[in-house]
Amino acid sequence: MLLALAALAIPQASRGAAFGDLDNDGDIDVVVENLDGTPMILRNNGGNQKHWISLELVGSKSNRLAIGARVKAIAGSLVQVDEVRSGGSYLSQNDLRIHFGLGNANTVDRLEIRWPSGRTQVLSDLAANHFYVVKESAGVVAPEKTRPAGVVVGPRPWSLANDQRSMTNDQMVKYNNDFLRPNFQSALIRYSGDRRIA
Ligand SMILES: [Ca+2]
Repeated sequence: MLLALAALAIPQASRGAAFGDLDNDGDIDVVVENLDGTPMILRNNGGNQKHWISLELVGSKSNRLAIGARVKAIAGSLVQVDEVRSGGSYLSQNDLRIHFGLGNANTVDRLEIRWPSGRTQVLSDLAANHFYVVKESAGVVAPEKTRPAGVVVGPRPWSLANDQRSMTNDQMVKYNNDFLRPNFQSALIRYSGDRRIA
């Protein structure tokens, strides 16, 4: 909380915000687009005390990005619904993966996907704290099954060993320098408690 309060207390005019799990550690980070300044990354370092699940949907009959797909996740008495959306805040695009916080539940008992094609798909007993790629009609698939051969993307969860899924600070800085800064002139700001350290 101190981190968020400190970052949000910086006086500046901002116009857009994009939300996504930049470092693939299971929590949502934020990129804020500032007026007359570089974008600012608010990396969520608050610690993952609760469970979560992340879903990348790949359409086959539906559009490939599954824009418009509606997902219902049931974990015990917890029922949540979300959609894959295009756009978001001003000049911003959120992570297309759907992220559900699960509280203390360590399993999603039932997952219902209503694809834009009209098809409904049901999955069950998905373990928490994992990234899943779900292909329309095929179910959970290996991520490389959804990529054209030879396509290389930036650091993604499936490129890291399961026990090394979370980026270290050094990896995050490298990611910022290699992938974000050349395109967006990002500024990675880190805090220790409420004190800015970089
Ligand atoms: Ca994160």
